[in-house]
Amino acid sequence: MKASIALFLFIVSFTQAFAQKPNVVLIYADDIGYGDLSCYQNTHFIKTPNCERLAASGIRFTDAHSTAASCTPSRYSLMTGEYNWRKTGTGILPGDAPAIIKKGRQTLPSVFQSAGYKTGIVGKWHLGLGDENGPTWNSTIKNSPNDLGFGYSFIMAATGDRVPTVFIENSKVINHDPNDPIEVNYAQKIGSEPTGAENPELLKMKHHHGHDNTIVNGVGRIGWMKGGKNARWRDEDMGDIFTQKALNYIESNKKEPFFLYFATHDIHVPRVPHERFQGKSGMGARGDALLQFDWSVGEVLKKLEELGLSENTIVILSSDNGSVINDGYFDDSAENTGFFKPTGALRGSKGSIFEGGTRVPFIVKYPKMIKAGQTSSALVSQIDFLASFADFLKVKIDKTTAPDSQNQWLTLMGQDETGRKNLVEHSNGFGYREGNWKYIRPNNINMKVAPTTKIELGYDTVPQLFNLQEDLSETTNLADKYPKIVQQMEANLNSIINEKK
Ligand code: NG6
Ligand code: CA
Repeated sequence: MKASIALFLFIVSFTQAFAQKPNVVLIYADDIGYGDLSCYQNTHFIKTPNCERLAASGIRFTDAHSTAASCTPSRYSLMTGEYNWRKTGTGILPGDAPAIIKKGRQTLPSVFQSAGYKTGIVGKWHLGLGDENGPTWNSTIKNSPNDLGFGYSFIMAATGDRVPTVFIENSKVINHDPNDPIEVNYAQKIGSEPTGAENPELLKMKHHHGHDNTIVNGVGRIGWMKGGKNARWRDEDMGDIFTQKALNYIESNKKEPFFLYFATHDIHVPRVPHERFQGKSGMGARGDALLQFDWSVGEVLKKLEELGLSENTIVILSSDNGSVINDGYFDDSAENTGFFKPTGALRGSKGSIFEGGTRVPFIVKYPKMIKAGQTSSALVSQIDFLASFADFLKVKIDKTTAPDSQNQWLTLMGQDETGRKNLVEHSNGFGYREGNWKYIRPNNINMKVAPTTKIELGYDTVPQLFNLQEDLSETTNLADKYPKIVQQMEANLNSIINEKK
């Protein structure tokens, strides 16, 4: 009886919620690990009070995943609902890569557009731009987010450490000067500007590995660029600019249902937060960037409150992959991290097939439907946003292009404690989850630890099997003890990989 009343009330609230379509703000952090936020495991170190406030007013997932252990593949799956490994060319892209999502394809933002929403992206894109020749920096850029479901876009093409170091608004480079055209090259040096390799004395932050090409704002980048002097960003201002653009977007769409994808640059390298955050965490640049990220989250929450939109807005916070401490620059993070574990109790981090690669913070707030202060151990993935929102908004899903996205709406709303029955995890190899079992497919990648980042990658030539309930840190390989489970997990993984989609 009680259950049926609960179900009835849930249906009533569901109907009411649908009557007034909720706004959706997806805050997508870069490289924030499972233990980074103080509402996860980091209780003695850096405080992230705004993220804490968000978690306290919604639901916090403890077994939630990005689709892959790095940026481009995770974002590809987030946008399309297709596992990245089904499509070649979805690895980490250079800044001049052609668009990898074809115009006309259903995407997460186009689902919202089909339901009558205004849609906007602010922040990091990293899914390529332009036709097969790549982006045209000096004229309108084809296949930009504006062609893929976003009505408004203010982005950087790839990452903060890759050229060109310019912002692009609605398919055009901001502050572009036709007399100073932009050129970008990832194969060889162009122009006569100093590079990190040739002029290390000009760097305010030395490179550790890679990142020794054109110097912009005292930081060596990946790739060479020339021109566009007026258009170049100052890294210190990036957090402020992205946040302000996100707030403007909310403000100007307050009367419409809107979907805002706010993809912060924090806390990716180069970590050059605004001067007001520098030195404030006591844990080096990485910690300072985390404070800046938390500030951005706070500004968004404050704006929604000011405009009276808090009740009717779904706010989601997550990250595109696990943490990394040294990702290419000597930025004093490694020396100052001390006992702090950005990945909490998990093994591995960014780039790893252990849980630390893809298990990330994941918070959903929706006061109309989600009871505040909940924690859920359901298995969830960012790949499911597309189908879940499509179902909620009564938009038809294109199963041919979004084959892997599942409707997990009830899980996201805290009504289903189980979530996915299985999940494929991906880095360069495959991980596979069913309940508390974690299987890592053997492969011949002969590298236990990444030579650059020193992250444990998790690859082995033999099968690995872990029981995450008893062994969250993946220390004891049970494959020899449970050969039948290994066999079954391999068969199930294999059938997902080979499904005719
Ligand atoms: C790697 C970069 C790293 C970072 C990463 C992308 C080197 C040696 N390393 O290739 O610094 O930029 O790509 O990170 O260049 S991600 O979060 O966008 O996937
Ligand atoms: Ca990332």
